[in-house]
Amino acid sequence: MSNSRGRLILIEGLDRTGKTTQCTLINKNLNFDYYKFPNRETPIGKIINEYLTQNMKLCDQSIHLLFSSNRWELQNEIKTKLDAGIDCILDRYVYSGLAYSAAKNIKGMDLDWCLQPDIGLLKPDLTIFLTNDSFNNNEGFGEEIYENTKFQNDVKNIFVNKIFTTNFENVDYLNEHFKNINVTGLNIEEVYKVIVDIIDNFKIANDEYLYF
Ligand code: NYM
Ligand code: MG
Repeated sequence: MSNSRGRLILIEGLDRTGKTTQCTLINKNLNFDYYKFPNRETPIGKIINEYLTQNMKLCDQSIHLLFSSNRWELQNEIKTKLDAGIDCILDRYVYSGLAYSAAKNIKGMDLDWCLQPDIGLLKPDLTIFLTNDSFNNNEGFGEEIYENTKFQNDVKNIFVNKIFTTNFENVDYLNEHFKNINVTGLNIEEVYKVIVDIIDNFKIANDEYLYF
């Protein structure tokens, strides 16, 4: 039996692991609609961009809520596409929101607090997590807030040891809806091949949506 709704697939990961490159290829070659978060074009996204480019200061709780709000802004559009049978690829989403905010280690902003504003958002049918063994500080790195090696290591630790574990995410989701790819030493084409293979073989069980 084939499904009538589109698949919602997320590429998550650290900065500079090639998420945007891969999503662009998937959008072009596999006919997925592409949603990148943060979307810096919306009214809220413009404020987020000011924060990331260090032109505006915001308190940690406020920027966290704006990132979530930015996902909510696009939710109806994504749901409409999926309902119409269109596959959608996400470039970062809720897990980035959790990992970058929790890595700040602010009292009261634990993972449970961070997740609250995202409760009720569509959950990806499949999350593909790109990791690397080390950060190469390639061109452009260091211009935005969060782009420093110490912080990236803290974010990685939260992703790997806190979020994508059965202490936080449920075991069925991790078994059936989650794939880890270590991209260390792989070029763009090699990573793309692995991803296409995963996507081609991934079918949703039924038309029910998953939600956070
Ligand atoms: N980021 C992204 C967050 O801190 N919270 C979020 O909810 C999302 C979606 O924004 N360093 C951070 C991670 C990145 C930064 O993302 C900008 P990108 O993919 O470099 O444009
Ligand atoms: Mg970036």
